[in-house]
Amino acid sequence: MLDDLSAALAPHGLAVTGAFHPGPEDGAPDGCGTLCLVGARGDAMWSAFAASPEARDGEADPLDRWSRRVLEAVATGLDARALFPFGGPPYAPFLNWGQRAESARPSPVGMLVSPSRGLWISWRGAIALPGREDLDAPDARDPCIGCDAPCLSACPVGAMGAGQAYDVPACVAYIKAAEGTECRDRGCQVRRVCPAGREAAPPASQCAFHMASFLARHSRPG
Ligand code: B12
Repeated sequence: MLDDLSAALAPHGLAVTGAFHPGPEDGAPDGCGTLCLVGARGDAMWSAFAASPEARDGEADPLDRWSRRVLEAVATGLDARALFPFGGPPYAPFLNWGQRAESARPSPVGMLVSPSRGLWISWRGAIALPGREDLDAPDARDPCIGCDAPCLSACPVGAMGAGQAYDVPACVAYIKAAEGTECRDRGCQVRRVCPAGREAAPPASQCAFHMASFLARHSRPG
């Protein structure tokens, strides 16, 4: 079933980034035997999304709407259920699932970090399979061991740092201002500086898209 899932995701530039067998405390849907997290497969997701109707229809939240359409179709074909990190509150506990399913752990700045994707780790959704699939053990390396933690000083306005909550207003104010071009066009400097994820950095156009939608969300009235 996992092979079928990977095959169904591949044409959309998506892949299973990790999976686990949820217990009652994990907040997975009833009857779920294996919960599979889904994320981008290299740059392929961005090309697939860019060619979709959602990318061009001018309506709000195109990437979320594309993720929902694609993953719901994949889930239906496998008698499974699709779940999404967006659309709340309440929000599905993706940060907990990430730590169970793959080697994602809190970084010095609070965001999750993984050995293969660094701070670029993020998900487009999850697929709840009914059966209990055989799973490989996740990569147990901690990418922060032996690292000088450049993430701690990379934000020009200190919106993320050691033992502090993410200062969203400071981040938004800087990105909006003229000085924020670097973050706006190439993506969050904290995420970019992480040595673990350099090769996993999304294309600049994708980083700019995320920053633009982040800003739009924080500029809506109310
Ligand atoms: C709300 C939310 C936000 C809010 C945070 C509000 C706040 N802190 O005050 C905003 C909109 C600011 C945000 C921003 C980002 N987020 Co966010 N966010 C979420 C979301 C949808 C829900 C979290 C939530 O409220 N949970 C419920 C509460 C009760 O649980 P909680 O553990 O207390 O939740 C807190 C953390 O999730 C934290 N948080 C959320 N995002 C981020 C980002 C950073 C940098 C930090 C330090 C903390 C943080 O803020 C929440 C409220 O305090 C989750 C998806 C999910 N389902 O979890 C993604 C999620 C946590 N975010 C994610 C990401 C990637 C980001 C961004 C880095 C990129 C982006 N999506 O544009 C940006 C940051 C901007 C940048 N510098 O690039 C990823 C996780 C990445 C990781 N490596 O850990 C998630 C899982 C989404 C996904 N698709 O995978 N986010």
